[in-house]
Amino acid sequence: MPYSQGTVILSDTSVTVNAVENLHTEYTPTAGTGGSADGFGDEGYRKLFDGKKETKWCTSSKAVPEGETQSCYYVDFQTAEPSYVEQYVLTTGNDTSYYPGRNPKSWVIKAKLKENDDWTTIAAVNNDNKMTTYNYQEHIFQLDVKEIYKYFRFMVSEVKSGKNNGF
Ligand SMILES: [Ca+2]
Repeated sequence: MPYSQGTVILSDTSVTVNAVENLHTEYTPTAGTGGSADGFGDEGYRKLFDGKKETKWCTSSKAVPEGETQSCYYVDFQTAEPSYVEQYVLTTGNDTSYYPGRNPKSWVIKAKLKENDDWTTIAAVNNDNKMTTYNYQEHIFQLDVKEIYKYFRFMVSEVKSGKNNGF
């Protein structure tokens, strides 16, 4: 089976987070905070993966993902095929300049190949100073990942200020 070269892209900030452009594969969000019930309005985590910068993930709800111990803003998603992940992109939201505190500050991305595998941390950012507070800005984070993965978990432990996320 051919493995696709994957680029994971998460777009829109206010953890308002948004996973945009689908360069190599398809993403399916499977769980997260800010679902239909606790996202602001229609701004649940699925908006991270709809390929549109105009829509965003915006939630103030933290939760403890399955198997974790810390409460966070998070989204679980999977790619259509196991992929090499080269980078990920966090794109700020439509109103990030108005709510700059909603940018993520510290986050982790975990990955695994098979559903029952243990998670491997593939990205960890503490006290980020890369993300800008302009609207609709893509921020590319390069990864050095040698393995293929299919399942991903994006966990934001902290936003810049306040309690609301806006990607
Ligand atoms: Ca979107």
